Amino acid sequence: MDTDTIAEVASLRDEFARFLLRYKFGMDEIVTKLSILREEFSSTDGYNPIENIACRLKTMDGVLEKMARKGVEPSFEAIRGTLSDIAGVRVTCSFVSDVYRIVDLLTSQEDVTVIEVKDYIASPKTNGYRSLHVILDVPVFLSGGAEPVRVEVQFRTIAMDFWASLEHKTYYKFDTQVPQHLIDGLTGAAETAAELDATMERLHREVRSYGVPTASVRAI
Ligand code: 0O2
Repeated sequence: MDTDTIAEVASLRDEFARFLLRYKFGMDEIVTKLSILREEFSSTDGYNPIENIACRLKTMDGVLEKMARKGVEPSFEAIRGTLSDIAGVRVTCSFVSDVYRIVDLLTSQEDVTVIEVKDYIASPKTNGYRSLHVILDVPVFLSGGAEPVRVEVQFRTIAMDFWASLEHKTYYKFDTQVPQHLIDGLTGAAETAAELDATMERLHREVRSYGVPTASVRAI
């Protein structure tokens, strides 16, 4: 490789890194918004509907691999228009009602623009996958002004997360050749997880209906 080509590759790599940095900023904005809601709930309500907030940024290789899988030439313009999950945030909630509550609180913020909602809780995938995905734009304020950045936020309960994590590991291990009995087992486990969510929610409502605990109970 001659020096001009090396310089060109290095410059493209730097441009790619700057391109991805905007997605990191967008992701940070969403994480901050969710963290504020979480802290506010904890301090005012004494109950925290958000169990966990995690995020990940696709790597350059991950972006290029997904563009190749989709059969699209990877120009920055095309990547921006094709991929909605370069910045990904995952929110784990205690109960299904909390998922919808937090989705409403986040998406009703005036600087958040909802692009698409995929409600796999109301309509689970055939394999049993349940989660609510929101693709949104959030502005990031750079030296040259505000820029909208696309972020995918996945909302799910602990039970849904447990299932999705095992299902993901299973497919990773068997690389699409998953034995039928494991597929059936996972489908059954998804139903069990949904039942657990419903039971836990019912119990939670009942417990809350008893009102605020006395100081001695609260201290336990
Ligand atoms: P990663 O590493 O989690 O990002 P897309 O592929 O995004 O262009 P699609 O398939 O319509 O289009 O997107 P969808 O349905 O919103 O799913 C995207 C993400 O949701 C996946 O990202 C997973 O994180 C999660 N997901 C969707 N379906 C399943 C499922 O059946 N099982 C599990 N465990 N997770 C699922 P990636 O890109 O696959 O991976």
